[in-house]
Amino acid sequence: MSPASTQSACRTCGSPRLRLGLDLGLLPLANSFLPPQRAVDPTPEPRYPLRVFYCENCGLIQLRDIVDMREMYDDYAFLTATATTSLIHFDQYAEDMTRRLSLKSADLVVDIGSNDGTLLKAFRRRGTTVLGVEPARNLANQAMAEGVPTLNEYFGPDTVERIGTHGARLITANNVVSHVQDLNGFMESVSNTLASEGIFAFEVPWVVDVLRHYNFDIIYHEHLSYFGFKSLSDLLGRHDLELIDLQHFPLIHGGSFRGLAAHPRTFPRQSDTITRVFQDEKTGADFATLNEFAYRVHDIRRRLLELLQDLKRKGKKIVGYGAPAKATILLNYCSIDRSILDFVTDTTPLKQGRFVPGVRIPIVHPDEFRKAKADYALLLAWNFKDEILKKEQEYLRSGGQFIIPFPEPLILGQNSR
Ligand code: DWN
Repeated sequence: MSPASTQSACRTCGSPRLRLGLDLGLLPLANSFLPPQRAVDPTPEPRYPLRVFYCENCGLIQLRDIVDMREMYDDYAFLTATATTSLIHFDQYAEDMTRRLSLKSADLVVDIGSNDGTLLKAFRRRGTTVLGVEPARNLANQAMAEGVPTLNEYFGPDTVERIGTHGARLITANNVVSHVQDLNGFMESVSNTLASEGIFAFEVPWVVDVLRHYNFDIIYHEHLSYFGFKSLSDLLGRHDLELIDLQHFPLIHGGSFRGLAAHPRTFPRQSDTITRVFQDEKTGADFATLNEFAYRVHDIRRRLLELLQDLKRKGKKIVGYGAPAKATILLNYCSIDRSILDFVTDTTPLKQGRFVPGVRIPIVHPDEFRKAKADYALLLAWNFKDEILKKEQEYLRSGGQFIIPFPEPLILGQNSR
């Protein structure tokens, strides 16, 4: 474990004018779920500062405390294919981009941060040539075992060499750009890999949605930047790329945009959409909004803990539903431990049997949820609320209730839907 380093200047524009907006304190790495033998070891797991800054020059909201990426990504616990919502989303993504670019079998689609290959399998079903770039060995091996060619490395100049300059008709990077420390180096490599008539498609949680819905649990050490598209557009422009379109997905990770970029003057630019989004960011992601967000974060923490402690005083049984990375932040920041949650369930096999770092709450198979018949379930995977409520109709009908943490703590049962 190497201590976090501290970034002195803005990650996109290089300005030193970074203003502290929110300090969440020392927190464990969100995806570092503990194996059983580690969970009984009293030695505390590593914790790192989690502080959010605002660049007064370009407006990028970002972390300055940088954890070594190898510590976070060489072995990775998150699998894309653990939610039906995601499978549907990425199949539609492949359909949209195949049609938009009239992709042919010889066209190469490169997915940066390809995880378990979910998106590339959808492109492969449509006949295109695919290649994943995935630094986590466990994920790259799983994707390759399922027939998805994958380079087990961090995307960069060496990858460009391997793929070939301007060799990719489509490059995708979904929930990746927020994780990148060297944004200028990353974008230069994307530009060099992208064919002259190619498109770079990337999804990121939109900073306006994060602040508007008070989703502070999305703030963790992997997410170095919380993007608005004005700062992203400026970044692309420094690397022979221009933003040509934006598509909003309000239900993906609390609200995400898919940005489409291309080499200048190769595709028509949807200026009205882009201008409208830039305008929303002027008021929806300025320092005053970040300040209001910080105030509401403290309020949500207080109200959520009070609600849970009140239910426990009444003898209620409460469990957690879903063990997303963001659960590590919510549970540790709000001091929600095993005195409140008996366990957390999760559909991801490699998370089951492990423990949420910091609070050390056990993660169990969803079958335990059915058996426990808890009075309440804290919905930690809140971004999949619709899918989960639909799946848990029986639990609701039998009187079970969900506690939804955002935008403010709310109890949701059969009669309160
Ligand atoms: O940016 C990132 C996003 C895209 O994915 C990464 N940094 C890490 C990861 O974040 P996350 O772990 O918060 O992602 P999810 O997709 O919100 O995680 C949902 C978790 O909930 C998964 O572990 C699966 C689980 N789940 C479940 O147990 N029952 C999900 C559903 C739908 C369910 O019914």
